[in-house]
Amino acid sequence: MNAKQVAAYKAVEAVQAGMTVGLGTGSTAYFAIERLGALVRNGLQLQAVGSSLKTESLAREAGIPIVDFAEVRHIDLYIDGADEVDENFNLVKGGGGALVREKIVAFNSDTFIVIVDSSKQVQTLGAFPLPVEVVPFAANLTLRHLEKMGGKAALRQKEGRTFVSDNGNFIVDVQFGVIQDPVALNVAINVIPGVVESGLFPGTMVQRVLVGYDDGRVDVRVHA
Ligand code: A5P
Repeated sequence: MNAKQVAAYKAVEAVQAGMTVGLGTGSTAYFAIERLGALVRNGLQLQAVGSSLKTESLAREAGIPIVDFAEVRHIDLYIDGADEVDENFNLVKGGGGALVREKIVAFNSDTFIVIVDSSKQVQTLGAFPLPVEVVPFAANLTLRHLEKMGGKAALRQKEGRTFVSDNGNFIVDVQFGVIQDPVALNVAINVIPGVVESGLFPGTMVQRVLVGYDDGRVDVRVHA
């Protein structure tokens, strides 16, 4: 098993029968979906909500019952990866472009377990460009405001076209270099009209970070 896989499998140990589970997006969350699918096929009863259309379809293929996002009233546990995790449990997410749904799921879950390999651990966030979801018609104006905040911003492209999120929006990736105060920056970005949501997840949303290593070890960091 690789580092992502051991962290994901360890997180799935927290799933209990009857739970509503939030399923993350990305190459690390993939292993959690795979593991959970095997448990469901073995008789574990639960329901899940996906943080992206891709995850919903992966989960369905794995046999996991997916409930409509609009019908969900409560999420017990959310398991997802991250692009960066700092010492205070703050995260950068959205490398896969699913940050809006991911943040909604994280905010509405009793417990959020972040699963990462050790390369995602940083002292200070900011080396990974911060994804910010923006309304398409105001994308250029919004991008300029993000640059005024000290970042170098670029509209995300995929296969030669502007990337479109599951919500029909664009993503601006902003290179800040070093983010000294992630909580304040998250607030400052989110008050710009045209911004839908930033990929900065304050550490207060996170209960545990599981850090996997290729030798099979998993460090469990619990947020006090
Ligand atoms: C998806 O939008 C992201 O937030 C992912 O959770 C993040 O990019 C981590 O992805 P990997 O597990 O593929 O590195």
